[in-house]
Amino acid sequence: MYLPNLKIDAKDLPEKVIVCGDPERAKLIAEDLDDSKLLAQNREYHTYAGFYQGEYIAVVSHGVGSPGAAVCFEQLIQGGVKYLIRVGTAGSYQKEVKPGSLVISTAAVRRDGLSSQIVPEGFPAVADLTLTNRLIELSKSQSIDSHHGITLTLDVFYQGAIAFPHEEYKNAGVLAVEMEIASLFTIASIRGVRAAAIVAIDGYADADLAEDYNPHTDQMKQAIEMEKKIALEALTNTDK
Ligand code: R1X
Repeated sequence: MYLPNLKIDAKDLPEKVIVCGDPERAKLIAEDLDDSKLLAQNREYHTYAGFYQGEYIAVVSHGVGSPGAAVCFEQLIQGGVKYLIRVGTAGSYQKEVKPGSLVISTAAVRRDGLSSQIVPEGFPAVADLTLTNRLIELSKSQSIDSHHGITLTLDVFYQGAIAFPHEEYKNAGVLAVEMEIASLFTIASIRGVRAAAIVAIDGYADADLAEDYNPHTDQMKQAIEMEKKIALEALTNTDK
């Protein structure tokens, strides 16, 4: 089966895939694979495949935002992928969730548009328990500040005429906000595959985006290195 947006053949895909927004991050993660190959590059979708501790896995970038990411998730699943871990970035909603720390999403609030068009209102966006527990255990064993709990998925990056819903979700104890996890968890649930997500915190979500947003610091590089290693370990050697 040919996957038209990813521009790859399903026969080249493993069952286990790391997904991330940024094509450069996909390249960085693929550097940790043995015999890593770039399978295809089309639009924001860059696909690498190689071996991690002897297991064949792939790393695929999905771009920013749920609709484009959903095209990637759906085609991967059509191509036979059974396990997906998103290795992403997010803004913090809680003081103790500091920039440079990691958040493992146990569930996502569905404030995206994509998932509302594929499942009914009230349908939960939840992570796979087994993969998520592996991410939590592995992150605890590392010397990095990590948290797990509910994240929020929005479609909006720059506020428009309507105020961001930051306050209500902060008060509800949501840990962080990003733009793709709810669609990943919803699609994985309805297609019967396993998905989990780990994100590196690049700042406080209610900081002034125009002035304060900088996801390219040394602190972020370190956090991304850690989440990449945790995700690769969690994805491989799983019981089927
Ligand atoms: O999920 C969010 C989006 O993909 C996090 O970072 C990106 C925006 O910079």
